[in-house]
Amino acid sequence: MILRTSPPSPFGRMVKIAIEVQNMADQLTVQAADTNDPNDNLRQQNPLGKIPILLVGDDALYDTRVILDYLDEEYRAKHGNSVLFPGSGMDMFRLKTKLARVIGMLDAGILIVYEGRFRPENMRVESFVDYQRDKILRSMAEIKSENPTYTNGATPNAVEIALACALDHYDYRKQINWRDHLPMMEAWMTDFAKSVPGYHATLPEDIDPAPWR
Ligand SMILES: N[C@@H](CCC(=O)N[C@@H](CS)C(=O)NCC(=O)O)C(=O)O
Repeated sequence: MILRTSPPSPFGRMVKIAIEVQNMADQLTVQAADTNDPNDNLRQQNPLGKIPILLVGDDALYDTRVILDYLDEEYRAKHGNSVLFPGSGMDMFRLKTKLARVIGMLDAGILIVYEGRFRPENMRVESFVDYQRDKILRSMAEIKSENPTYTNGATPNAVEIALACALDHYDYRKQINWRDHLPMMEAWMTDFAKSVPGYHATLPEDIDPAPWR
């Protein structure tokens, strides 16, 4: 399997951690991708021009959720159980909905970054940024009401992997100070970081320090 991604991508990071957690790192090659380079063949692999992409034989799989589903299927076929999406029936679909929530929070965060990156300063639309940030805030309010604690040791599920990558991404790109909205997640991050394989190795190189990093 070849993963097309770039080191700062929180989505690519989710896939890398999922692969570590499933003990499949020996089957993976990471190949750098540059979404801004029109000559990068990632645009042939995914016409949307987005990363991550997982190349499996002749197939190019995207987006992140499809890739995580694929990895989960591989794991289930070999081990008969699941780490990323444990449970079945409605429980599993509830988990997948929570994953959609975190991925949506990240999509909103990325759009905030792009508003600053791609628009000339005098054309930036603050109401658009607020619209995106409100999605993150409403999701954080829901997560807070769930009172999360991290108890899965070295085997986080896909939602937990996504949440750790999202909070680190907000520290990296600084769209929002999540500590103001999810103060309990500092302890959560500490518990996650100390036991999940691949957490430290996949951090963006120049992210600010934090007690758990
Ligand atoms: N929801 C998508 C988001 C992927 C995404 O936005 N990736 C960013 C990099 S972190 C990207 O490829 N951006 C380039 C673009 O939007 O053209 C997923 O889950 O894979």
